[in-house]
Amino acid sequence: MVGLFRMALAVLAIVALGLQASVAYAHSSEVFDPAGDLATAAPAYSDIVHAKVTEQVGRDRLYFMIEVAERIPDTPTKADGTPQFLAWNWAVDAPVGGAFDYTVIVRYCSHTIQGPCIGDAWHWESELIGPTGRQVNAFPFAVDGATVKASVGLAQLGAANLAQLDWFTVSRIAPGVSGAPPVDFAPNSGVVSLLR
Ligand SMILES: [Ca+2]
Ligand SMILES: [Ca+2]
Repeated sequence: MVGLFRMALAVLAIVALGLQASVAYAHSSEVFDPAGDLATAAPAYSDIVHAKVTEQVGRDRLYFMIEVAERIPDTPTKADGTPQFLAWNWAVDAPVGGAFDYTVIVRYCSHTIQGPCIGDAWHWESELIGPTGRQVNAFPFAVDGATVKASVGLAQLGAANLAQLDWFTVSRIAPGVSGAPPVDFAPNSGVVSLLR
């Protein structure tokens, strides 16, 4: 009898732990992606290995993170010495309509090769594209070692009252307007869901 009671307690403890874990992860979502799965020859620092979106409870913001296979240079440069365009995108969707409504972008760019990029000198900037338009440097970001980070307000994503957001990430070594496809996707297909 005592043995059964102990077993029941143990089962209860496991169930309780499981509940705690599900609560702790309710506001975080992530995907791990293989290294070495670039679609074309591209720098290892464009190779996504881990992406994560976390709700910063109490701050009404989402923290976006992409980790790549190699440290990202401060001034990315091609083998021929010219600047290397780079962009990481989080495509974000509220699963109520058909399309992905928002794109959160961190990039190394120049207006000389990408129209929306502000300034001819090569530099890092962020951009938020939404249903009503696009805005450069609409949110803070950082490129830190092998990690790209961004912090975007829930209201900026029209998501303050949504129970779920779906997302996926891509990396680019040429602007989308060039017609070149992304060099990496994470996840490789489908989406990651952030349950709030
Ligand atoms: Ca990858
Ligand atoms: Ca991939």
